[in-house]
Amino acid sequence: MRIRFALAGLVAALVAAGAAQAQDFKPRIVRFGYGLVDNSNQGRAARMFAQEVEKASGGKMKVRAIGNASLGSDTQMQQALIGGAQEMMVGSTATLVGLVPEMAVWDTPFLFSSAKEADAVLDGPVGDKIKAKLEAKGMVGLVYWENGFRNLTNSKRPVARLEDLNDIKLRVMQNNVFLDSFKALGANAVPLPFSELFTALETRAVDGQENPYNTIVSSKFYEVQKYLTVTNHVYSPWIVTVSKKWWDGLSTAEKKVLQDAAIKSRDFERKDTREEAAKALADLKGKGMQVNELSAQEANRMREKLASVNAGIAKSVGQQTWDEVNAAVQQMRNA
Ligand code: TF8
Repeated sequence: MRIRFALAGLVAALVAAGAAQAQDFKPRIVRFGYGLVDNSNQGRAARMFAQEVEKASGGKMKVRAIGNASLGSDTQMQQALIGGAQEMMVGSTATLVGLVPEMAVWDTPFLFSSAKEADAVLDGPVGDKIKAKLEAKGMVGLVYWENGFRNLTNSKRPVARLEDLNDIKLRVMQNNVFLDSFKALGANAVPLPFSELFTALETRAVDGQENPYNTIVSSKFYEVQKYLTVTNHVYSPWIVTVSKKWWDGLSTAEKKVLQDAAIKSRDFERKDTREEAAKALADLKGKGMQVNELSAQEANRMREKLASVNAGIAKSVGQQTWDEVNAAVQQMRNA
């Protein structure tokens, strides 16, 4: 008798647990869009995220990693997230500046001098605070990934002195910090979405662009760009975002699966990106790119010119955000 009760109790408990689980995880398709090719640091981390989510949700949540800007450019995907037509994406923080002006602080030239500084500040309180501003705009920011330190390429000539940039038509990301920065350097800056960049370089609609080594490799820019100048002029983060409309309909367990997998994908992505970047320069030389470093004197001239955009950034992100970010960087440097 007792055994039978105990068994019945056990069965009831198991049924309840099963029901709770079924309630916690609904079958879901998660479209996760990104702009780079499948064989890129972005693509590899997107697939790693997809595997983690599928595993942790017992196969209920299926993430479709969709690259090549097949779902649209960064700004088009953002609109799809806001409207609830797409669930997730990863893209540049720089393309979010129109929605969250504070994001422009990450585009400050020479803000970070090492990846370690970037990680600490982005993953710290001020990075979280800026990320949280997305919610009022219809998106939930999960984690920052690394795009990386940006370097300059072009098809016209080696850029050894600032003046070499003068008549170079340079594609920049679509925000004022990038536009102002390269205008300050004397280039003819042309804002374009990344999805149009390869063709623009190939047809010589523009002469040059700037992106981390990884992207110059994965997007095959070496096929259409002869000269690479090592400038490391700014560190670009990527950010993983979710449609708030969709997020609000998820259970606590589903949200946790996405959050935990996002953190794992961040750690994986940064490591993978750094390993690839360490080999990329040799790779690019092997592909025939002519690489030059700036002399210390020219690098300083560039720094000075670029510092002229800082006041404008402080104004558009607000003095408080500007001060908080710079204090966080200083704290890292003093540590
Ligand atoms: C750029 C960015 C891009 C990213 C990517 C499409 O130059 O660095 O590589 O936005 O997510 O536009």
